[in-house]
Amino acid sequence: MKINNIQDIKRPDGIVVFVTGVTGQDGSHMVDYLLRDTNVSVVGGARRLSVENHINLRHLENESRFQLVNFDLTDSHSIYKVIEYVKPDYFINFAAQSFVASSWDFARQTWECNSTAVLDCLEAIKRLRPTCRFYNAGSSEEFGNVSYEPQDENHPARPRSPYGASKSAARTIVKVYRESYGLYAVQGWLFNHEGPRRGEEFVTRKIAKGAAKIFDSVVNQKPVVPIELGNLSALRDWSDAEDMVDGVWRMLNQEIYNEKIKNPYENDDFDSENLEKNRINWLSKQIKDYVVSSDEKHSIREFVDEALKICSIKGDWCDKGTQNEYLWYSSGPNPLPSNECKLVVVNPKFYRPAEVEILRGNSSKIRADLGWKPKTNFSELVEKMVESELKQLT
Ligand code: NAP
Ligand code: G4F
Repeated sequence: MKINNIQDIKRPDGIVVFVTGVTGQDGSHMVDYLLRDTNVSVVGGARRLSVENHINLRHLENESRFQLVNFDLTDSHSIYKVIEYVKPDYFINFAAQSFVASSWDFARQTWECNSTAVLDCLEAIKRLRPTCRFYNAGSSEEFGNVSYEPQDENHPARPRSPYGASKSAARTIVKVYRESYGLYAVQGWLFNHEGPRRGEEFVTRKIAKGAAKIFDSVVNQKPVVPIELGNLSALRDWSDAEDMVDGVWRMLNQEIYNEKIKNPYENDDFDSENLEKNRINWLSKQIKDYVVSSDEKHSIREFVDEALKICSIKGDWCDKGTQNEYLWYSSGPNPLPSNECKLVVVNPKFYRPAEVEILRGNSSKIRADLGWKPKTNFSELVEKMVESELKQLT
């Protein structure tokens, strides 16, 4: 897809939303959501790479309300130029080093992209476009070594990875800019969300792909390649990424703010002698960060069982909880020779230096305040992902 230089972008009339990370899962779904459900124009930011990675954007090739610009979040000039030329009304920041496992190997790069660059966005918005609403992609990984379950907005930050720490630092600076300058700046705590556009290293996509390949092997009598996984006992709260972007847009359009912004000075708390300070105080209290989650938890084993069920395959977990654990083929479309019955094996190289064992959200606040609710449940999500992989086999 054609990628423009920022200075060549013509700012569209009307409301303009700038979305970063549009080649990824959430950014691309956010663009689809905005084009489908609102009248805004969208400018997407993507890095120019030697080999194009626009697979999640190809369907937008001829979309007149969408333009793509060359953008790197870790280059502060790039951020300033976008704000100067695009003059966005909303800045939705999904770009990140988003893979927790890599954050130990690339801790500094993770910090620069996920924390320092967020500060650069806030500072640029404050200076050049203070009315622009800003969303930063926060994460349930910030809760980390959780102290209670389910986790709500009051749960303390106890990150377990450089990734979790970077998102937690970003949350603090977003709040500081909101409270200091009255910026409309929010950062949800989104729990894991998935779909066919998920990167292939993340566990759900890896399992969905692996299950489809096993199905193909069983049906067409090819050698079975077991799926190699790490910690099978980890519990996650999985949602559909398409549901989550709706939550993000709601967070950026909190009614209470929309109603009162028209004339905030009418508010009773206002002291007319100190208007600007009071306006900032008042605004920062109106806007809230929310947990967005399915409120259910499932283990990696359950995800595997559900994925294989879609392929009419059943297995038995053996040596459970050990490094030698495996899933043994018990029934399916064809019998298998005994040397090919291992469908899943543990490979300790996928263990992490520090693990987040359990995440389960309590999203009652966003449901009550902003009317958000998910459309897709766990089984439907797994089915959607496996069906997509099965289609790609043919
Ligand atoms: P993703 O698929 O990995 O997408 C990340 C995007 O960031 C990609 O488009 C990537 O571009 C871009 N990016 C990385 N570094 C960049 C840079 N320096 N400049 C510009 N773009 C850059 O991640 P996702 O699942 O959509 O997640 C979106 C956001 O939500 C991330 O911030 C993630 O940390 C956060 N989050 C995700 C979840 C989840 O379960 N999915 C949950 C909570 C929070 P390339 O294609 O060029 O690499
Ligand atoms: O799919 P994962 O890599 O996702 P993780 O670490 O939960 O992070 C995702 O969700 C966060 C929200 O909580 C986001 F902020 C973040 O950007 C990302 O989208 O791993 C999920 C679980 C982990 O406990 C991991 O140890 O699955 C376990 N796991 C077991 N075997 C594996 C594997 N993870 C991966 N990636 N690969 C495995 O082979």
